[in-house]
Amino acid sequence: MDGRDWSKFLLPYEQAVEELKVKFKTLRSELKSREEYSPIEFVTGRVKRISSILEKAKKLNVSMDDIETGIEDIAGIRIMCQFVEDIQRLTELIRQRQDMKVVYCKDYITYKKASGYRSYHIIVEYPVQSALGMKIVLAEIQIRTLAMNFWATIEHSLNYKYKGALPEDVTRRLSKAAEAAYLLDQEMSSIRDEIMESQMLFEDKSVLVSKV
Ligand code: 0O2
Repeated sequence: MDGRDWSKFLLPYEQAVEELKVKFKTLRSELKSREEYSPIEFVTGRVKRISSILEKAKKLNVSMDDIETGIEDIAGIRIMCQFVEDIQRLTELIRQRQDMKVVYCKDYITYKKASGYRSYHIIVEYPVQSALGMKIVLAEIQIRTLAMNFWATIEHSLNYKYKGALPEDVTRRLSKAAEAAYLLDQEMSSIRDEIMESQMLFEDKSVLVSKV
């Protein structure tokens, strides 16, 4: 422990995560009302665990004084989309916003990680209005399809179980599963218009039923 008051240090990150979750959930419902389709399926968020912050600082050789700038994912938002195409649309919407500033992006979709991990990460500067005034914090927005999320969630828990040292056959199967998730995304994209049309019909029908 470095004598830092972690609970105070994490306050603006907690606030950023809560606010960003609300903002993206609101964006989802607003788009659904206006355009009948939203590239956002669902949104989650978390503040990185202290042990995980310390581990990452050690791995990246970031000193305790530089944590705020050196660790970019203390505040993390995850946005799940139905289709790969939605990721680009959502990225454009984020770039247009006035309440956050895109610093840079990591495209693990075009350039998947060796593990098989695919996702699009956007690092943003987000101003938090605290009792002490305005503070800009970094946040990482991970955007991925449902298939990418399924794979990443499973891989994350296996890595946790095996403490990062996955047995060879598990690694091989995960790699095959990553390929299957990629193919699933491709197949879904190829019938995207049809799926979207049927979802809109379905939603219209449920609105009618709920109004009766
Ligand atoms: P937590 O707190 O458990 O969520 P590196 O980790 O150095 O290889 P880098 O550049 O640090 O890569 O990754 P980045 O862009 O900062 O993103 C880190 C987060 O991305 C991770 O958080 C995961 O949420 C996700 N991620 C990155 N690589 C993988 C991967 O191979 N598999 C899975 N399942 N997720 C990955 P943490 O570190 O897990 O923190």
